[in-house]
Amino acid sequence: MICPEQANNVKNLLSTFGIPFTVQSENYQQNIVSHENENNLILAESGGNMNWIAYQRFATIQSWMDSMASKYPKIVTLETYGSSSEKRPMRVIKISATGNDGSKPIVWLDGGIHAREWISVATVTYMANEIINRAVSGDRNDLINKVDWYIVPNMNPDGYEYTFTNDRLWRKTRSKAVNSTCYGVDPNRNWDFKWGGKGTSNDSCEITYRGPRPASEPEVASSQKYILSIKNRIKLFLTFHSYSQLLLLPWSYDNVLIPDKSDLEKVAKQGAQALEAVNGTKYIVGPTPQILYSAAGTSNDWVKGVANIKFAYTYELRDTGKDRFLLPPNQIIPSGKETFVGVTAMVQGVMDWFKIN
Ligand code: 0X9
Ligand code: ZN
Repeated sequence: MICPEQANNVKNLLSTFGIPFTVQSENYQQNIVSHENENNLILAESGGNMNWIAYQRFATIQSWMDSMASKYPKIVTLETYGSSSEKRPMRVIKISATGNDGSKPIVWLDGGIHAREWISVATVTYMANEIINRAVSGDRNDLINKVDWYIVPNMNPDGYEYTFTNDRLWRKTRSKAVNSTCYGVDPNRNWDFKWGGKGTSNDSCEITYRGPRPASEPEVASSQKYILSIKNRIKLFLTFHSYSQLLLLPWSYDNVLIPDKSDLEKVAKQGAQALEAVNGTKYIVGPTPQILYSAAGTSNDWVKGVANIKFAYTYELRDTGKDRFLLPPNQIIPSGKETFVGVTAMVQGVMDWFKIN
């Protein structure tokens, strides 16, 4: 992206050096405005109620979680395990068809660690809603009901709200850096495993700022503590980002192979294949540095390396670059449907590996 004053200079430079280019958008702010207007119109029409035809505000998602818990108290429970820099709750919705007595494996899903990646929050809440419906129907032979689901739709609540109120393309948290005018730490560079390595910045004004120390962000510190408290039960960990349509395997900190790559790859390929069968949406499976770039201090690596959870993955959801973070809201339901099928196939793969049931 280039500011209007510099546009001609940059075009001239590219031409001078014979670098081919195409202009994808003459005015990106206009793209943002249209996307926001479209979403706001649907939100206004639906009067503050939860749905999956628009991207929802944090408060709406929270009240929807409350209403699910009060409607189905035996199946849906909520826990607040921390709070953000601006004191929003870090909240997990737990779904258990059979009363969460501690006997069943946990599947962890989280979304919204990067603020602008709205489709991740929407897809995760869509899946939570599907899982609730299936649990309510009470079929104990349903694979979905053989595990307990721990779902955090908003891993970065302050950043998420900031993308609605101030800056649609904000990525980081909203903590204030000391001795700097800049705000925010990249919460996917702040986890306490290989912190400070490749793909991270020590400059608080950068979008990949790692923070002043590992787990400096209350969102990350409380999540680490919470995950450690249930780590023995978590058999599958999935964190949702966008965009690129990738299913990433650890490690992400560097091009180093995990010893059990073939186990993780097998399950991921089952997931990607099942996902693609729904709408033809293609996902590429592979280790992060090989298909994307190296990034240290990610939640995925910490979960594998510190919490010792074998099957830990990062989804990069739709799309592949057309609308990027401004994915039209009419893609929420198709994304939710296909991703849930992919996740289900991965649950099956993990259960088979552990020989559960
Ligand atoms: O850079 C990131 O944090 C992720 N990409 S994004 O465009 N959503 O920001 C990729 C992280 C990849 N690796 C792991 N989480 N392991
Ligand atoms: Zn992301």
